[in-house]
Amino acid sequence: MKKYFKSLLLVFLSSIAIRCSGGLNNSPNSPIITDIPSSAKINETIMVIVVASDPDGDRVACMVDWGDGSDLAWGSFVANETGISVTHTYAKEGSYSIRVKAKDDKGAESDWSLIKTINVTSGSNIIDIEWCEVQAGLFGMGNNNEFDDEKPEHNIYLDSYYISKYEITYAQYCKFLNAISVSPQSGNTGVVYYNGNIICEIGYGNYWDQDILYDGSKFYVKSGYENYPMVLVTWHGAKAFCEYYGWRLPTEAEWEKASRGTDMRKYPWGNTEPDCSKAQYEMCGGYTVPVGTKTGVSPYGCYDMLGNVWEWCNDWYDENYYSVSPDNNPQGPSSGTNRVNRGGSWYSGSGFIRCSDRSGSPPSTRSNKIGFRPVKD
Ligand SMILES: [Ca+2]
Ligand SMILES: [Ca+2]
Ligand SMILES: [Ca+2]
Repeated sequence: MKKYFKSLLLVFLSSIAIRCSGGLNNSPNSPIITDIPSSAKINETIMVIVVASDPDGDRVACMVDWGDGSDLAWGSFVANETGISVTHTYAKEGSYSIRVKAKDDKGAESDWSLIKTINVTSGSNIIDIEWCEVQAGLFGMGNNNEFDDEKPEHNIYLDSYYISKYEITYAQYCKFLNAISVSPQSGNTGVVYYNGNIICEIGYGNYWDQDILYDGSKFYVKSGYENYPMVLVTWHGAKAFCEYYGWRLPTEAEWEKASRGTDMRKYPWGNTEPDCSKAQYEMCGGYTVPVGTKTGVSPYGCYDMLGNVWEWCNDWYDENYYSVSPDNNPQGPSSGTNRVNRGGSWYSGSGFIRCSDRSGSPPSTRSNKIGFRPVKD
C-alpha cells in the first residue's frame, strides 16, 4: 500500500516537472490585424498594427506575409497581447492580401490570421478628378413644403471637404476595373465581382447603347461614351472605387450641401424651375449626357447635381431620419435596407429634380439611372 502511494506521488511529481519544463506549452492564437489603411501609394510607408496573444501568457513574435512575395521574417518578441506595429512599402500597383502568424518564445507557432486587403496605386493621380471645395460651416437641410421624408428643415454643421466636380465617368471607372484585375462573370459580359460583392454590370444589352466592354483581358469603354456617367454600378462598386483611391462616398448631408449651398435654395442654380439647358431629366428626352454638358452648376462649382444620374451616398436611407439626425456631421442611420440616392436622373420628372429630394435603393441595385461621385477630406 505504502509503495503504491509512493509511486503515485512520483507520477504526480514527474507531471509537475514536465509542466515546468514546458512540455504542455500551448501555441499562440492566430494574431489579429487591428489597424490597416485600405489604400496606399507605391513606395509609401504603411503601418499595420497586429496583436498576438498566447494562452500561457508567453512572449510572442509575429511574421507578416505582405502578399507581394517579399521575404517572410520573424519580428522581435514582445509581451503577450502587445500591439505590434509593422511597416512595409509596396513596389507595384495592385490589391494585396496581408496575413500574420505568431510564435511564442518556446517556438510554438499559431495559424495564419484572417486576411486583410490593401490597394496600392501609383504615386501619380491615376484618376484625374477635379475637386470642388466645400468650406466648413452650417447649412439648412431638408424642405418643409415637399415630401414627408424631407421634413423637418434643420441646420447641420459639416466639416470642410472636397467633392468631385462631375459624376464619375465610364473612362474613370474603366481605369479602376483594369487596376483591380477583375473580370466579368460570364465571359466578356455580365456582373463583375470584387471582394465578394457585385460592383457593376457590363455588356448590358442592345437598347442601352453606352457601355463598358471586355476583350478577354482588359476593360474598355465603347467608343464615344468615355465622358458619359458610369451607371449599372452598385453601392458596393461606388464605395470600392472611392476607397481604392483613398476617397469615400459623400454622406447624404455632404451631398445636399454641395448641391444647394447655404441659402436653402431649391436648385443648384437658384430658385428658377429646371429646364434642359440646366439639367438632364425626363423633359429633355434621351438618356444620359456627357458629364458637365448642362449648365446648372452648384454654388461650389459642381455639375449635374440634379439629373443625368442619381448619385449613391454612403448613408442608409430612412424616411424619418431628419427628425432624429444629429446636427454635427451626421452619418445617417446605423442600419437599413436601402442606401441613399440623390439628385434624380435623365428619367426623373421635374418634381424629383430638386436639391432636397431623397430616395434610396438596395446597395446591390444596378440601374442605368444611378451613378456616383466621390468626396475626400
Ligand atoms: Ca505558449
Ligand atoms: Ca446627378
Ligand atoms: Ca423622394
